[in-house]
Amino acid sequence: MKERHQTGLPVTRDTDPALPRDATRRRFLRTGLAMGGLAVAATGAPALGQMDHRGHAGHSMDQDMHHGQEDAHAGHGAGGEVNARTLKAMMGHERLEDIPLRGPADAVARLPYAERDGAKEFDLTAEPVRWAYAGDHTILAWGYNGQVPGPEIRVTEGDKVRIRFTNHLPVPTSLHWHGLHVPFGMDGVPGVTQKPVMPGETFVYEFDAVPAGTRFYHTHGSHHGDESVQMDMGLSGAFIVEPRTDRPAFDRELTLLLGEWQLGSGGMNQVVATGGHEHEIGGDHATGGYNLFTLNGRSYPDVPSLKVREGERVRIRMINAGSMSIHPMHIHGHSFEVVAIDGNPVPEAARQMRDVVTLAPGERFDVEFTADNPGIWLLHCHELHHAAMGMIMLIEYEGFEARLEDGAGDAPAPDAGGHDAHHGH
Ligand SMILES: [Cu+2]
Repeated sequence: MKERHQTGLPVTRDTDPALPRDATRRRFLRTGLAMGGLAVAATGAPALGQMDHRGHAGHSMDQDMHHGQEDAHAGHGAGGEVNARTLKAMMGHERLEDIPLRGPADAVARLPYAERDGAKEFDLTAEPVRWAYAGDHTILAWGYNGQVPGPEIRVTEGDKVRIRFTNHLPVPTSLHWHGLHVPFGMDGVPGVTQKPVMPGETFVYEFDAVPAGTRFYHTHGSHHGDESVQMDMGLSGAFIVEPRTDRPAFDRELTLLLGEWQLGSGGMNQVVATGGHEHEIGGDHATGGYNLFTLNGRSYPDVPSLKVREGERVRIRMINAGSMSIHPMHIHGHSFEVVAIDGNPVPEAARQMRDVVTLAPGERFDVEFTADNPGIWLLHCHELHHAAMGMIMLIEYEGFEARLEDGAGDAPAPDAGGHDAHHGH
C-alpha cells in the first residue's frame, strides 16, 4: 500500500518546460526580488496589521522599497543572523530571493494524473514559495506543487486514487483527505496513522475515492500541535469527487477556497517571522491576527471574476480552508440554494434558499443559483473586516455593460487594470 524512500525527483516547477513564462511572471520576478531582499531584514520588527505595506493601500513599488530600505537599516546587527536562520528553518533558504516566486501564471486549475495499475496516479509536492496574492504583492507560503491553494484534484466516485506525495519543505508534514472515507493508514495524521513525512521523503497515499462530494486535502502537521501553523502557511487544496451516477445538472461551476493569512511587512508571513510560534503573534481583536483574506489564493480586486451567461445554472463549491475564521459568504442580486453541506447532497425538500451561508473552518457549502439578473454582482464575506482585507469577488454576466447612468462610474471596473487604481484613497 505505501512506500517510503528518499527521492531526487525533479519536481520543482522551474524544471517544467510546459509552464507559461510570460511578461507577468517576469514582472513578478523583477519586483519580487526587490521586495524579497528587503523583507528578510524586516522580520526583526514584525509589524502586524501594517496594511500600508501590503501595497493594497495605494503604495507604489518605489514606496514599498523605500520603506523596506528603512527596515533594512534598522535590522542590521544581531537580528539579521537570527532572521536568516529562521528563514532557512521555515523556508529552506537564507535569502528570500532564493525562494521560488509563484503566482497565477504558474498555477494549474486541476492536477493532471496518469492511469497506472488501475489507479489514477497524482504527483503532489509541498514546497516553500513566495506567493503573489495580488499583482506583484507576495507573501511567504507553503504551497502544493508551487501554488496556493494546491491544484484541485478531481476524480469520480469509486476511483482508485494513488497520490505520490513528496515533501520539499524544510520541516516534516503530512497529508489528510478531509471528508473522504479512507482506510486508517491513509488518513495522514502523524502520531496516529503514520509517521510524519520527513523533508525529502515521498509517501504514497492510496484509497478509493468515496463518498462523492466536495472534499479537500490539507496538511495535518508534523505532530499534534502544529497543524494550525502548517495550515496558516497555505497547505490545502480542493478534492472533488464527482458522483458516478445521478450527476447533478448545472451549466457552470466554480470551486472557491477561502484562505486567511498573517501578513507582515514586505511580504513576510508572520508564521515564518516567529519561526512557527504563532502564539507569539499579537494580532488585533477584529480578525484574530489574520489580516489578509483570499479566494483561491488571491485578494480582491485580483480575484478572477466568475463569468456567467444569463439563464445558466451555476454551482459554487465553497471550502473554508482556514484554521480559525468564520466566513458568512454573501451574494448580491440573487439567492442561492444550498445543495450540499460538507459535500453531502441536501435532499430537495430540505434545501434552503439563502443569500448568506456561513462556513466555519473545515466546512463546505455547495450552493447553486440561476443567473437571472444580468449585472456585475459581489460575492463576498460579510465579516466585513475580511471583505476589506481581500475576501471579495465579482460575478459578471457576459455581455452586460455597466453604464454611468446606472451608477457604475464609481464601481471598480472588472479586468480594467491593476489593483492600485481601486484602492487606498
Ligand atoms: Cu470572512
